[in-house]
Amino acid sequence: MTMTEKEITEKIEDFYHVSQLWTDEERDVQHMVRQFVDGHVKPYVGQWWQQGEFPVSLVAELGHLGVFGPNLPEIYGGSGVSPLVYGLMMQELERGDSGLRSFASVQGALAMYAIYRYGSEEQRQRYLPAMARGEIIGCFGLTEPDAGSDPGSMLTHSREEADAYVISGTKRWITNGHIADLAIVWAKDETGTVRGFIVPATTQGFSARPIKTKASMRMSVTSELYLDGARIGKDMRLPDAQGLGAPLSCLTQARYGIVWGTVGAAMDALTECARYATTRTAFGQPIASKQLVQERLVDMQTRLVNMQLMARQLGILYQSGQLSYSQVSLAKRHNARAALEVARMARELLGGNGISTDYTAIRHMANLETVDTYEGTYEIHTLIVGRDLLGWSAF
Ligand code: TGC
Ligand code: FAD
Repeated sequence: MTMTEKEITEKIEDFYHVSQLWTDEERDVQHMVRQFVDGHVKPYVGQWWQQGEFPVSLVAELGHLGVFGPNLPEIYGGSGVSPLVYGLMMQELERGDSGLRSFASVQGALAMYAIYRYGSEEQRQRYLPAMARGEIIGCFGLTEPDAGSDPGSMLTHSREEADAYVISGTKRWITNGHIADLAIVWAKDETGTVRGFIVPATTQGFSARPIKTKASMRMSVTSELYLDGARIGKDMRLPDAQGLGAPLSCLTQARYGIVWGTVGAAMDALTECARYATTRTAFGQPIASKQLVQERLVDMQTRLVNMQLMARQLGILYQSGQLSYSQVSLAKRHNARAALEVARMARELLGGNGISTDYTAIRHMANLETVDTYEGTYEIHTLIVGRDLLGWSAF
């Protein structure tokens, strides 16, 4: 029985027929984003990644495609799509590259969501529609050089003056940082309460510098933000953000997108190496005919199906208003790690070719090391779920 490459790809991508459950809208959106990624990203992504370059020229087109804050209401530039449609968009972006999905996550689920959920009506109208179109780029500054897993220990602080807030501190590992027009900066006020601020990149005392030493997420912009008495108007504080729960609730939105995005990365790595296995010969036959190779592919397929089912059920919980943040943690922990394992196995099956960015596996693998760490490490999500299951905090 010989199968075409197309048949193999379709079988692997939807082994449990998850797509049969999709509505027409979900199917259409998935197709639209996939076509964009196949045409505008995949042919160039290896080169961008090698060169450490983010294709800023794609941002307006991505805005047009509707991937920035698509689940926000139309009056703010979103299209009010369901969590499942939003998830499928993230899946297709990350099929291209984790850095592409990351751009959309930070723009939509972190920066835009923070303004939508905690901003004033005036702030929402001023920023959100332009951010949805990609005309204003945002970043989200929570992590600091000495406060990552434990953001409650942040040192960045704000001081209220008669006509301004004055912010000082350093934020590290900030996606989109030095290309952003505005930063959502989290800082403690005089009482030690975490507050959120919109800091335009043109603010005096604000600067951003690239982190250039990355061996992962090379297509994504990552930066350090410096706030040295950065002075912003009183209208730039997010009025409803009070306490650490505010930034953490934004993380829940982005983590949900990662659960879906990682499905796309795993799908891309797995389908490519399965096709490769049918054409690459060793000892006189395609390696696909070898038992150990088949076992490896079945292990990868099992992970992919688990990831898809988890993402789907999480979307249903979200849609029905039952979603808890520890459910999101369980799925982020599982899917980021499973995708990383799939990409590593794909890399191995490609042999020497597996270390080249002519193939996708090594790029996905290196990216997924970051995905496994950011938005809460594997260990932190273990402890979030453990606390919810047992009632004991083990941080
Ligand atoms: P804790 O006492 O647990 O929580 C403080 C308050 O916040 C509430 N809460 C959440 N609410 C919504 N969503 C969540 N995920 C929440 N987690 C906690 C919680 O109920 C509580 O509310 P209240 O009303 O009782 O005050 O706070 P803690 O200091 O013990 O910390 C808990 C911990 C460790 C889980 C948290 O700090 C954490 O999640 N750490 C990981 C940090 C992290 O994920 N950073 C990500 C930075 S952004 C990023 O990486 C972007 S990457 C780019 C991309 O997304 O593509
Ligand atoms: P640490 O907190 O120092 O952790 C080090 C190790 O200790 C980890 O393995 C961790 O799991 C473990 N550990 C910590 N506490 C415990 C514990 N209690 N028990 C057991 N183990 C523990 N942040 C933003 O705010 N905005 C962004 O846009 C952003 N983008 C990023 C982009 C990239 C490419 C990267 C790499 C990171 C980004 N981050 C961003 C930061 C990211 O969220 C943090 O790196 C992450 O939360 C981990 O924090 P840390 O690096 O300080 O590690």
